[in-house]
Amino acid sequence: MKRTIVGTGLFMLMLLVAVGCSNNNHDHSGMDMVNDGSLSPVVVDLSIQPDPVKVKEKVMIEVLVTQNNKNVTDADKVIIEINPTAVNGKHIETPATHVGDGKYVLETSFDQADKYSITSHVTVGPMHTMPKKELTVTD
Ligand SMILES: [Cu+2]
Repeated sequence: MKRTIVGTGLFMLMLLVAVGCSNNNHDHSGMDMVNDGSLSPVVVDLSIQPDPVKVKEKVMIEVLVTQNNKNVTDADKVIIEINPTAVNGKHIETPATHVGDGKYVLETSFDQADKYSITSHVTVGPMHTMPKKELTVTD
């Protein structure tokens, strides 16, 4: 009985997380109450190398996606959102490419020194998680 309540609370929390996403076109059609393991939390490890990075230098944005301690090799969506601090900076949303073992990568570079907020929007079935990190780009 207690377990059911906890499960429902967790589901509601995930629902809130999904609704709180800035991206409005998420597909919620897969949200049913059948728990076949697909409702286990999706764990996303976002890493950026190097940080800080210089203008025009290559930077690797890596997203490792796991669920039930298993690598997720078929995530529905892994989108990298890059938000500059500067008002004239470029806001970008680009899909990351799966390179194997649940690792999704976006290689990019920056034209303008700034502090950027990097968000990885990861969708696996009905689950959505979106960790965020800051990246400093220097001249
Ligand atoms: Cu999101």
